[in-house]
Amino acid sequence: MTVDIASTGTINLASDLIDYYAFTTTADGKITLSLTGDVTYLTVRLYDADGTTVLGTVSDYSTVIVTVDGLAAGNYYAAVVAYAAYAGNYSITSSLINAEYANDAEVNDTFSEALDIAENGSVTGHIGFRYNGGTYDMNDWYKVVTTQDGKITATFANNTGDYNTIYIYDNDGVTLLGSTADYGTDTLIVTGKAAGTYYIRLNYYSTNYFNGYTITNTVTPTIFANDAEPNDTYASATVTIPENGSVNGHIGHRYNGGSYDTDDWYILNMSQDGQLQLNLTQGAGMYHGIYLYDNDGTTLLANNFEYATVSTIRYNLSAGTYYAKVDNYSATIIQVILYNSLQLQQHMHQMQSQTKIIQKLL
Ligand SMILES: [Ca+2]
Ligand SMILES: [Ca+2]
Ligand SMILES: [Ca+2]
Ligand SMILES: [Ca+2]
Repeated sequence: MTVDIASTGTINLASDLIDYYAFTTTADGKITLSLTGDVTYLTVRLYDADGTTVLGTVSDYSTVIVTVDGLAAGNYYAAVVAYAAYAGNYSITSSLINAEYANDAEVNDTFSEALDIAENGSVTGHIGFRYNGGTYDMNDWYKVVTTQDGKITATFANNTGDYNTIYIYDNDGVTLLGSTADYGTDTLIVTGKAAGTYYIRLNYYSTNYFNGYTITNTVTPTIFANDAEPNDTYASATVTIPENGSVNGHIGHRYNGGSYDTDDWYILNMSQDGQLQLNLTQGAGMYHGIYLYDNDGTTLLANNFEYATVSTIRYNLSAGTYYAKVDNYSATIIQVILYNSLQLQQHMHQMQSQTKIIQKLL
């Protein structure tokens, strides 16, 4: 029979005990079998594609309704079964109420089969529906490639109040970065992640939960422009912070694979003798250090660790090359200010000369 089109027949216990009807659904959803007729009492059953696995059965007087939800698109059988000596004519109709939201493209049950989801994009799909044969769509995997360091947010939502679990994995599809579960909707946030490849997984939780859903992902970029990596040693420093100038960068983000950006090195060139002050401005709640090194990249001249704004200063330095290092954790801007103390030294020299003149006069 065809969905939504009535089929008519007769049954009687003596010679026509059971009538089978095959039909096919083309979408996930709730299947209803509706029977009306003049048979006093009878049974209607819904079978899986094997024609033997009973998915639903109802016995009733003259009007019989069988409803089974959570069934994937597939092949099914309806059966009209006579009871005792009750015989007569009937009309039976199969119908389908579609699950909400457009379906996802299966198979996507492992990370290697993941469907693409755009950075800051969304998808719709179905989870937890029973396939012909009795397996369930337990997992839907999505792959997102982020282009900026920052905070990744993944939200699922359904309008049926179903319980789902959402996960974010690293690019190996195995290392779990976070998960959360709830009824209807929930939001998962993972922070401090470098631009890279990540996987989002939605799980059906159990066979009681089947639903359409939306998944949305958002990447909230870390403040300040990024620095050019690698710059993790003084020898690999390529960027010079100009005198009285500044540079921007990120520190402390987790890369795909689990390593972290723990050090950013910069070159400093002092054009004249004086004092050198380094100022570090960083994202809210972040705690990082700023270090000043001599031109060997190992002799520490000054350093400081602090929340918000960090400053460190070294007096009486000769003109030449130095290194600045930002140490660990999240979003930062580094700003260098070079103070010229030459005028102060000249002033002292004048005082010394005047003292000598006074001494001579005495
Ligand atoms: Ca699915
Ligand atoms: Ca799936
Ligand atoms: Ca960096
Ligand atoms: Ca670095």
